[in-house]
Formats: sequence, structure tokens, C-alpha cells
Amino acid sequence: MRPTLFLPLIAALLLATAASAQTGTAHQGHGAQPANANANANANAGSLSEGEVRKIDSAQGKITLRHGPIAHLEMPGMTMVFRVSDPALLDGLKAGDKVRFRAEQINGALTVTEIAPAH
Ligand SMILES: [Cu+2]
Repeated sequence: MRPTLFLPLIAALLLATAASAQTGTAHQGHGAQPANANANANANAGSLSEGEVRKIDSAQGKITLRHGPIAHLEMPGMTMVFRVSDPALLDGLKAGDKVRFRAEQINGALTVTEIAPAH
């Protein structure tokens, strides 16, 4: 009596193992989605923001911008000082200029890595 009860039990266990193995594979497939989401976030980090120059400090490599919302930095519109990755970015800019710029968090400092007059 026992052997006949046992065989279906073993078969059920094998099926369960196979099922969980398949579930594991499915989870690996899902695991790829957050990675894609991160890739999208990184792509958004490169998007340009709208702003207006309030003050230029070439000597310190800083610029004060009144900017609109910056989604990838989760920042609402405000006026604030940014570092610039290269002081040459400030060449030709002056207070009052409307600009489009790229801002990134670099070593904990909000930094303008690209800036151009808005047309
Ligand atoms: Cu800001």
C-alpha cells in the first residue's frame, strides 16, 4: 500500500520542483525590467532644462539660474547657484539670457554640464 502512495507523492514533488524552476526563470525575466527603468532614468538625466541667467561668476565657475522644474533631479522651479563643469561654458552668457541647460549631480554638487542660449 505504501509504495503506491509514495510514487504519486514523488511525482508531485518533482512537478513542484519543475514548477518552481520555471517560476525562477520568470522572475529573472521580470528582473530585467527595473534595469530598463534605470536605463530610462539615466537617459532622462541628460534632458535639457529651461532657465534664465541671473548671475555669472566666471572666477568661481558658478552660475545663478532661475530654472523651471528639473524632473530628473526631482527639483521644482527655483533660483539657485550651480557649479559649471567647465568655466568656458559661461563664455558669452550674461544675466537675463534665456538658456537651455543640462544639470547633473556630480560629487554631490549640482553642476551645469551644458548650457546654450534658448531660441
Ligand atoms: Cu534648483
